[in-house]
Amino acid sequence: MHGAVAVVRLCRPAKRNALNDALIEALRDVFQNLPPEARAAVIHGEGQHFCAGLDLSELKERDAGQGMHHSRSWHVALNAVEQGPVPVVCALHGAVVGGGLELASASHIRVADESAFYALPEGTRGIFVGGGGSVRVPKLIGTARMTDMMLTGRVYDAQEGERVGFAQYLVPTGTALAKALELAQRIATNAPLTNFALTHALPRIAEQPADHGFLTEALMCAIAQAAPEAKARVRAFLDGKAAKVQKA
Ligand code: 1HE
Repeated sequence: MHGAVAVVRLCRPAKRNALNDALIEALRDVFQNLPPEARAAVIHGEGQHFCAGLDLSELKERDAGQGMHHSRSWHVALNAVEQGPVPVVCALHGAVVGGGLELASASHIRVADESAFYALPEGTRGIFVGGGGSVRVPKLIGTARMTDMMLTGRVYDAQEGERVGFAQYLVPTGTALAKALELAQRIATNAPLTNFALTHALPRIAEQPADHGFLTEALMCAIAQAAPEAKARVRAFLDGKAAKVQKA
């Protein structure tokens, strides 16, 4: 813990943080059991790369049925990241490829440094995404770009990655973790119900028909503003005790 921020580090640098079953289970367990004092989380990778994706040495041992269950186990783990109790910021550097990109896509904010590069080598390895990538990656960059990446093995560098929507922040090499921590610490000071609305309600509203979305929004809005914390924050502004919005 860094204050109210849980910092989760992928620690298999010798294998470029390739995600084997043990690491996927550990991710699931960490995000299903975050300490109650956690208000935000950061994921980052040790060594030269964020994550090399699926541990390919385990792939060759699976038949079709086992492969399906394996994919479902990734869904559980990455859903625990995306739909857990707190917003998650991913700090990206070096390879963000295959399952590593799927993991990054399950977080809520991605901060990349200039060394980051993005690819989905599943296409060229004769396989397919299995960690939720076909659902989440098109929401970031669009179906056409993902199709191109998988059909042609296209690699996006850090600049292009920020432009097309993989990362919301692009920072100098070596500073992604510091920036992610700074953002997570800021997020941790938000009212918890606001953070819940943004991580649980907004993604669902975005997928609802507009008429349903307006109703869900109204319900979430009413619940959030009824919380004592919201009333105290609005009162602080009206009393001149809260920060104004500053020009960027
Ligand atoms: C691995 C893996 C891995 C590295 N599984 N062992 N992912 C990929 O297809 C990406 C494969 N990896 C790479 O392209 C490169 O390793 C990197 C660009 C990420 C890094 O390159 P580099 O030069 O820094 O490292 P390296 O020398 O290639 O790898 C160091 C060691 O890590 C080496 O093992 P060693 O025992 O020879 O030292 C590599 O074999 C090992 N390693 N990546 C297993 N991925 C839920 S479905 C998701 C489907 C996918 O993710 S498919 C995409 C898989």
